[in-house]
Amino acid sequence: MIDLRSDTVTRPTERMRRAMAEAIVGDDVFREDPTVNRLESQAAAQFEKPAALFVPSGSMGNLIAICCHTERGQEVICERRSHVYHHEMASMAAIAGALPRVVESPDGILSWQAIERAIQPKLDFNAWTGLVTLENTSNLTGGTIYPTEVVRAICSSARDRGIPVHLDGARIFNAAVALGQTVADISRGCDSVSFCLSKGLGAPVGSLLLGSSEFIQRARRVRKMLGGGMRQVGVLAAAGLVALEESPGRLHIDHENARLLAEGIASVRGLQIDAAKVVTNILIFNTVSTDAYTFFGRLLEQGVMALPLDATTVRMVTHCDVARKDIEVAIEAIGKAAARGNT
Ligand code: TLP
Repeated sequence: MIDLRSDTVTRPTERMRRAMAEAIVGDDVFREDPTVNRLESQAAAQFEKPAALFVPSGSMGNLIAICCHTERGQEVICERRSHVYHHEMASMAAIAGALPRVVESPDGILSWQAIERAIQPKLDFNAWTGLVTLENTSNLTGGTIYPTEVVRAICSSARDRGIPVHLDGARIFNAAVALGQTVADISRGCDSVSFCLSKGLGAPVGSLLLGSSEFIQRARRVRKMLGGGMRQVGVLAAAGLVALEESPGRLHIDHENARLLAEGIASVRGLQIDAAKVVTNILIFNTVSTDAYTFFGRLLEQGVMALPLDATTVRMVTHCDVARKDIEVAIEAIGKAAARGNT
């Protein structure tokens, strides 16, 4: 199987498995796991933020951030296709008590102008704006990237209005590699950042939440409240440390593979994609007249897995467990599946 459903499907490398087996561990709820402590301080240093917290998932990292930044009954400004709005089980409403204020922006990239229009006036009969969330790269718009000056402008204008900014940086390393900038540079000014070890970086489990020391102290309590306090979790942090060290340097390969795949798809009759817009590891294409679920079934028969998003849209994601030769095989399979149409 060539599994292009997500970059979450990767298996840990040999080095990760060895590091996991040899990890020195302790009870992390007592803050006594030296491997977790090392991962948190390394991530904080890399992002140039005062503190970091290891959390089980990206979803939990985002939810903790929303809980810490907002009061119940406040609004959270987010893009229409953002993960916090679409794919987190409505947790910001169900658990944090926040109301998403959805804004649509080209390619999923919010601007300060669009955000400013969505900020609620502080009247006694409406919900006030408690937080702005950004997503870099933006998953459901095809791995698009925030220009760093846009992030800076949003953060400084939001600060002037007293509104914090949380960055869902599940794939921030992909953005950094594509921009040729550091993760610290592209997230500077954001009050909090979450990023995933378990996506492009290839670790089996885990994300980090970063911010000020006071923010992380509160985040630690909210993590426990959500049942996310973990014990001898250095076995997972050990894989995360290897991921941080070995993976960013190879992400450009995933980006090249995604572009190659997009160019292949662009040349298939009946499929539509703007290959020039594929700049990281995610590509979303239109199956035009073929039903995307039928197309997915045809592809599966040939050993290629993709993720249908709706009746005419399919997502593919490249990662460390697919090589260039797999992409070539996938392009051939895609051509055959498209040629069969709905039959
Ligand atoms: N995204 C997953 C699915 O949930 C869609 C994927 O396959 O892409 N932020 C962003 C931008 C994400 O893409 C994801 C996962 C998360 C947060 C949540 O991470 P996890 O799965 O660790 O909770």
